[in-house]
Amino acid sequence: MPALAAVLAVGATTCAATASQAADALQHSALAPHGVQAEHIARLWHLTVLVCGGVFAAVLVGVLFALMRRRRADRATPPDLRGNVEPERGLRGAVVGASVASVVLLVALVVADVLTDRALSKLPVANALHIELTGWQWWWQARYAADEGHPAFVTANELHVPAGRPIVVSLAAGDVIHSFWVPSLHGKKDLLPGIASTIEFRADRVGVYAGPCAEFCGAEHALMALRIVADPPDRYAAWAASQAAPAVEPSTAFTARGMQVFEHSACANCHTVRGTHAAGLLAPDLTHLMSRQTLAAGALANTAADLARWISDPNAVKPGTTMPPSRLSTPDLQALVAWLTTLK
Ligand code: HEC
Ligand SMILES: [Cu+2]
Repeated sequence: MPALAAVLAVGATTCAATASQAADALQHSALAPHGVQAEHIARLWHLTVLVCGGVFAAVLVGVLFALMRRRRADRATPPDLRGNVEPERGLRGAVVGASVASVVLLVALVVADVLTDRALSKLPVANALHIELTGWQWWWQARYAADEGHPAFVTANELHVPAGRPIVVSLAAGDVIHSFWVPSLHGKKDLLPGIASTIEFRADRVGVYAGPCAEFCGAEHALMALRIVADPPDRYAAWAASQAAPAVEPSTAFTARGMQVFEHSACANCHTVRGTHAAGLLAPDLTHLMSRQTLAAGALANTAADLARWISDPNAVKPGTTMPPSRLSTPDLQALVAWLTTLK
């Protein structure tokens, strides 16, 4: 029962998080493709369902037909054993016909499969945007290559991409296996430590796409959500330019104190905030923390209250996370949170 309560509680927080962003409904369905590759995959799926459904229906009809033709005898009727000694008429034709049909349909599915695979690898990527994505326990680190006038930058858990432009994502697993899966845009690609892989996709429509980790990677696997926001090109360019910029400077004494708390406590060992002394490389880059819709890879909504909750006791939100609880005084915590919420 406590386990059930915990599951319900987690469900409730996730719902609250998604409800507060209802404006951008999360797309998460391989059957509602929003990219050219997801379309190829959906088409293959529909063909497969059609063929398998047709075969299933044909088998049912055959069984019904057999049942109707040879009604069950009662106890008094002697068993009909003719089939044991003389070949059944018409049987051979039916078996050969069904076998040929099966082979033809299976070959057709294999051909469709190979053609889909080819189509998937044919995305033109000449002017692609390049992103290095690393899976950690339990968050995603994204390193955007320098592009169209802005330098390279690092962010976490929420990728923005320009709609209509191909994206090449180099995948790396930091500490354990993960799987990249944004079903509205493409199929799955696993991340294995020590093995480099890439996935190429294109979001053809503006939207917010959910990418849950699809390979069990430990305790918080279910709270390792990736989000891909496909923006119109000009909105994307503005986002990229602001991500590449250093953090805003504190504008009040209170937020300046918050920044000092951050720089002089353990936070700075793990986190980077560009433009401050904090340059840790073990955790999400917080330079533009408030530009993200959620905290800790979808675990919480990104609000001041949830920030304070997370910083005070991350393990209560995501048991097993490597971020330690902080032992800050209440005024320090308040100043810290006030400063963090300025990091737009
Ligand atoms: C030992 C390294 C470590 C220390 C010290 C640490 N963190 Fe973290 N922090 C992490 C990791 C790892 C994550 C990612 C956790 C996850 O999402 O599973 C994280 C996540 C976060 C997030 C959410 C980021 C996002 O993109 O959603 C915030 C905010 C944050 N930390 C703030 C702080 C503050 C403030 C301090 C200091 C009081 C601090 N952290 C200290 C490792 C650390
Ligand atoms: Cu996982």
